[in-house]
Amino acid sequence: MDKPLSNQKRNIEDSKDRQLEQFRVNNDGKKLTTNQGVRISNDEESLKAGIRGPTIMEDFHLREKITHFDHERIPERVVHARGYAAHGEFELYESMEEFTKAGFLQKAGTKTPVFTRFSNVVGSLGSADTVRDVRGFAVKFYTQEGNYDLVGNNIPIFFIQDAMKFPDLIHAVKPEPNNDMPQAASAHDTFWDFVANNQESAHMIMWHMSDRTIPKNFRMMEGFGVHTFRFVNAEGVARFVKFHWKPILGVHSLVWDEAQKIAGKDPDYQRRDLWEMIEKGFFAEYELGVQMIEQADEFKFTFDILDATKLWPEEIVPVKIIGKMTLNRNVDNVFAETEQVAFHPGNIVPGIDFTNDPLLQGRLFSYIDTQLLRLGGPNFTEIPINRAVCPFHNNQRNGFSRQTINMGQVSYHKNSLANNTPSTSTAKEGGFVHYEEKVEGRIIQARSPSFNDHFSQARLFWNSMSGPERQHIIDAFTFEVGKVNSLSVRQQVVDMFVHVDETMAKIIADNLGVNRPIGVQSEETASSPALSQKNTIKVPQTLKVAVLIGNGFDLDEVEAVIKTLRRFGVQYSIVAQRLGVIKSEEGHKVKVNETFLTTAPVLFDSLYVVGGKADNQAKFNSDMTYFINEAFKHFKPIGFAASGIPFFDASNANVGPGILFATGNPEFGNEFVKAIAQQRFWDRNIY
Ligand code: HDE
Repeated sequence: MDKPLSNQKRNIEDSKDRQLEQFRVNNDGKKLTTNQGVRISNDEESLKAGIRGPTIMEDFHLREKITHFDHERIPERVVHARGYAAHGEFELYESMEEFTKAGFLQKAGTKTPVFTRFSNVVGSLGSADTVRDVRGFAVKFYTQEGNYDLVGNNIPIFFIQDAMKFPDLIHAVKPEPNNDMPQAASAHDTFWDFVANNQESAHMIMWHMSDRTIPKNFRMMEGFGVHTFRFVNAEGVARFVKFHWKPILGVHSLVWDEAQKIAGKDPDYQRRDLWEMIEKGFFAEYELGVQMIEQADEFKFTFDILDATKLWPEEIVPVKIIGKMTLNRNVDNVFAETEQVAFHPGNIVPGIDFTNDPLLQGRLFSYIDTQLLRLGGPNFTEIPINRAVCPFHNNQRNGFSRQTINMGQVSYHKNSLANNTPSTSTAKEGGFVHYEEKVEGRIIQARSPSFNDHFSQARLFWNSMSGPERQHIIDAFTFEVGKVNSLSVRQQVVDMFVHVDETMAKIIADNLGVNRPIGVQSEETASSPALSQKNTIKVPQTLKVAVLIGNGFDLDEVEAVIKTLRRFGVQYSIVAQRLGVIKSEEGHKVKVNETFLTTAPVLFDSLYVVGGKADNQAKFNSDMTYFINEAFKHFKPIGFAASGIPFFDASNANVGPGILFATGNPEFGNEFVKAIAQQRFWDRNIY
């Protein structure tokens, strides 16, 4: 076993980390060898007959090196290809014994190692992070009873109701096959043609057009199991359950113009955020919540609880918070861990079970099937990141790249030669016993009529949105369907969404140059305040401020503000014309972190405008104005030091919400932090 690269990162309490340690290899200070262990004397030149002559076949090092390189790629995931992951732990707040016998949910304080991968659904592996897309939120719990995977999304519902339609949905949203465009975008004809001709997507599309699909980062978005699962307790009593992850820092989003620009300025924006914040010790934290419905109440709702296009409004079925996940350790190797991790909604443990949700049932087939291809055969469960931390024994054998050396003659059940081992376990001994659900019916290829209402919850979502959120939905429709070439598809879309809201559909129709729709909107009057981001948690921790600064600043003033930012965990970066140092009026030097060229206003949550002098004052002034104008346009808080006032005057920013001045304001630091926590000031006139 090699010495770990960073002792600090290792956690010997964590059974998964301990297990992974056996597989870590550290090349530091080692001799270069072939994979067979032969020491290598030359890694620069291939073996040749004569110094300028032909290469010799017997150069085994060259052959091995190039062959391995040729085979470095594996197929990317057919969906959720672009993703990023981290290790962590889940700690239970209170025993859930009454509801489930799952071992990791029995005793308050129990800690379970987890590995969580966030992803974009549509884009390929190398696409940009901040595109408009649903985010995957997949958590692998390494429990003592086996791996439990909660493979969810950041949206509580889905586009379709039946697994049969998944390939169609994905074919429609992926780049169009004739020209392979557009990458990682739903704003094109085939997607919207699918939507208009598959109206079960209505509710999901409302979420897709909302700010939820442009999350600020992975640390500030919710996660949902989407499907209805079952909790089963030791007495065999079952309840329906839905899972929620609630971020401690609240749910926050980018604005669309910002998201598009970040895709160019820093395509790794969201993965960088997760990586950097974990490295700095600002761990990503989410509480786990469950909504439970008694089996007897299955039919008491206006929606079918097996329909994945429906949510259970929190105001009707409260979310019980049961524990917290903390992501506190970055991976050592993205390919070995993040790329090779194999999630599967079918990985469950005793105490958790499935329901007849037809979307879930199809997923139970799909994940292993895709992993067999992606990871090259049935032994992917032996890859370190996928291994259970509890013992595992069975009679499965062989296959590509088998690692385990199974001892003995016997590989079948039942047997007498090995005393009939490995042996099965009773439920009491922890054996998984499938929930005995009574089923009756005719074999039929059809959809339950209780799945037919596609618009009530789509309207519930609309009813729950604040003014700015509604405007963003209209803008998103206008952008997305505005990219559709087919006039007929554009018309079909507005004709569909009139059933959600008449006014909304008419505005969109006008924007798209099609006829105003004439349908009738859903009669749903309810709203669910929990769905609006307006009501989310707002704290300053980990938000990022650019300190825009030149030479000749007032050291006391700037230092006092920075101290206040630090006190609240606000991140800041000194942005100036050049790298190196800038000097205060008194000649005090401050290190510059980034320049106007290497960073961009869209990469920050707020600006602290100090201003000052620069060699090329005209360029400095123009860069400053650009930063201020962008931040103002994106509704961000901007604080101006006394020396920053001339830059305010030169910009498009107006006095108003979220624009703060230090001059004559002893409370500036605290007020600035409050404004940073607020993040956006929507009632700002940006035009
Ligand atoms: Fe997936 N999905 N999915 N999905 N899904 C995959 O499995 C599939 C669905 C989700 O970080 C694939 O290993 C079908 C809903 C996440 O590695 C594949 C259906 C939800 C991830 C697959 C669905 C998800 C995947 C591709 C409809 C939210 C990434 C690679 C029946 C609850 C996991 C892979 C990771 C990945 C199939 C619908 C979430 C092809 C057939 C609903 C987060 O097996």
